[in-house]
Amino acid sequence: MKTFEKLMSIKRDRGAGYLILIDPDKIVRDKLPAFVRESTEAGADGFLVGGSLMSTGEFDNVLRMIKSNTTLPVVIFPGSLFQVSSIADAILFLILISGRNPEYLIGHQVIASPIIKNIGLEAISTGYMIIESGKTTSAEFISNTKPIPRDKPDIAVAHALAAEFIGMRFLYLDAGSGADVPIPDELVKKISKASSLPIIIGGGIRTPEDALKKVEAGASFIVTGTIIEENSYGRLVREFAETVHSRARMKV
Ligand code: 1GP
Repeated sequence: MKTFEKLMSIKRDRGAGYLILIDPDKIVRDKLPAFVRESTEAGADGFLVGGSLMSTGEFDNVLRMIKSNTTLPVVIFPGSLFQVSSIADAILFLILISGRNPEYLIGHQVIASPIIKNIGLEAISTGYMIIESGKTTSAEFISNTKPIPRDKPDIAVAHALAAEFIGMRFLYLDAGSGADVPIPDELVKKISKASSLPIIIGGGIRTPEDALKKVEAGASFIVTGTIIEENSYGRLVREFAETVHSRARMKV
């Protein structure tokens, strides 16, 4: 089964999915195998791997380490062209639709596509939207783009519709890693009402309650990075996973 279908079946069966972002620059290598095993056992639904920089040059090794400790989907969330590898199950083929920087709209994609094809990596077309979160995030700075204002849901909805009409398969709404505040619930609600694309939400989600609010507003997948990096993860991963999946239980 393709990774995209696997992710969609997780959403179908569990109401929503919980993904953990691993930034190879931020993890402690020695702890990674145990972290991946514990997160898998604690009910996470998959791993995203990527970051704004890749200073360690260890991208493939980190992916190998993750893959050998879990059977869950391992998907690249690329911060740059250096983050393409056949070791992952798939790559979120990001188009930074909230920005107007041609390099992130088509330039990098053209360079990466033949490589992705040649190594046989599954590419999942994803409309990537950076939403303003009160401070300049790495994604915003590195991509040299302006985020969508958090109090302008109509503008966000228009971008989401364009992504759907172009034929993208996911929307990723990102407040940016370590954001002070996550994406507003109201904005998620309006996008999920207007668009039928599955929505991934990340950036600044610190508690299972934050996550639940996004799921109730219409998110299909919740991503956390920073909070899990900073905490004794096993217990917190379980709390996040149970809370995100609780929506399916409520429906029964
Ligand atoms: C950032 O969505 C991710 O791109 C995760 O953000 O590190 O704030 O959880 P956090």
